[in-house]
Amino acid sequence: MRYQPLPAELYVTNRQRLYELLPPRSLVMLQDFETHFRALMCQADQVYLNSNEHQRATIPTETREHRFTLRCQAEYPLHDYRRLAPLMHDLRCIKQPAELASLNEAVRITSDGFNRLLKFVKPGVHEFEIEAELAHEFIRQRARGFAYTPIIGSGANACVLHYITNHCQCEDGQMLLLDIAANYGNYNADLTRTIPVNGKFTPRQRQVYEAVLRVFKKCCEILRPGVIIREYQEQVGLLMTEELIGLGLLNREEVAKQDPEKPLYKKYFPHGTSHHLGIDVHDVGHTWKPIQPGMVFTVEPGIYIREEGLGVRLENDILIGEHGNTDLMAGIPIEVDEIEALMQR
Ligand SMILES: [Mn+2]
Repeated sequence: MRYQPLPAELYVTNRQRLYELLPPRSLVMLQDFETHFRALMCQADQVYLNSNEHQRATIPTETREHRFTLRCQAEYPLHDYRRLAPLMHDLRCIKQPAELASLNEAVRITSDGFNRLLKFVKPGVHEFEIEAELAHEFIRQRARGFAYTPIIGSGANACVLHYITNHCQCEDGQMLLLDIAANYGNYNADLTRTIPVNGKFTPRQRQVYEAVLRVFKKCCEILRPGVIIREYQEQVGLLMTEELIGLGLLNREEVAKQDPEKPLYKKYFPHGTSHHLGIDVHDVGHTWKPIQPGMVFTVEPGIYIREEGLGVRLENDILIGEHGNTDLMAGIPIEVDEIEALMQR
C-alpha cells in the first residue's frame, strides 16, 4: 500500500475543492481501516500514536483516540509505542508556504470584515448586529466562519476578557472592543481592534489607545528568534508598567515596592501578550522553547480600566522571519487618525 502525499495546492483550498480534486480511488476509506491496520501492525516495530497534549486542554471524557491507543496496546503489547504529539507540535509551529497561504487568506477576509464594520458601527447599533455583519462578510467570502466566538464589547464590556454574549447596545461616547477573525481552510486569523462608537476618540480614549499601540509596536520588535516567551512577557510587563504610570493608573513608589511575583501592572493587563496561531487559535507550541523563524504569534497587549468603563486591546498576527518579522495584518487600520478618517467617511 502506498500513501501518496497530496499536491501542495490542496492544502490551501477549502474542503469542497479537496473532494473535487482528489481522485476517489486514491483515498483509503475508513471501511478499509481494519485490513490496512492489521497489515501495517505486522510490519511495524514502532508505532506513533496521537494524543491531545495541548497545554490548555482538559479532557474529562475518554476520547475515541484514547480508546484506540488502549486497543493497540491490548492487541499488540510487544510493539514500541511512542508519542506523536511532540513531532506534530514541532511541525505545526513552523508554517509551510501552503499554510501561510491559508492563514493570509483568513487575514484578508478578516480585514474585509473589519473595514465593513468601520462603516457600520455608530451609536445605537447592537453588538449582535455587528456580529451578524461579520458573519455575512466572512461566509460570503468562503471562510469556514469565525475562527472563535467573537468578542464584541462596548464600554465596560471590553473589560470582561471573554465577553461573548454580545447583547448590548453601543452608546455614543463609548469605545468598542472587537476581537474577531475568520477561519479559512482550517487556519485561524486572530484580530483585535478597539474603535470609538461615534467615530471620534475622546482625549482620554486616545491617550489610553496610544499607550497600548506603543506597547504593541515594541512587542513586535522584541518577539524575535531566540527569545523565550516567558522572558518576553516579563519585558512587556516593564513596558506596560511605564505606560500605566504615564496614564496615572500606577504610582512609581508603589511599583518600586511591588511583590515581583504579583506585579501591579496585572491589575490593568491581566493576560499574556502572545500565543502561537494556526490550526488552533491558541495553537500548540512550547512557551519555554526559543522562538524560531517560521512561527506565527499574535501580539495583543491591552489596558482595561474598569473604573472608567474603558478597555483597549490591539492584536495583529506576526510571522517570525530570520531577518525581520512580517506583520500579516499590517494592512488593517490601527492608527488613531486612520480609524477616525475611515469611520467618518
Ligand atoms: Mn489572541
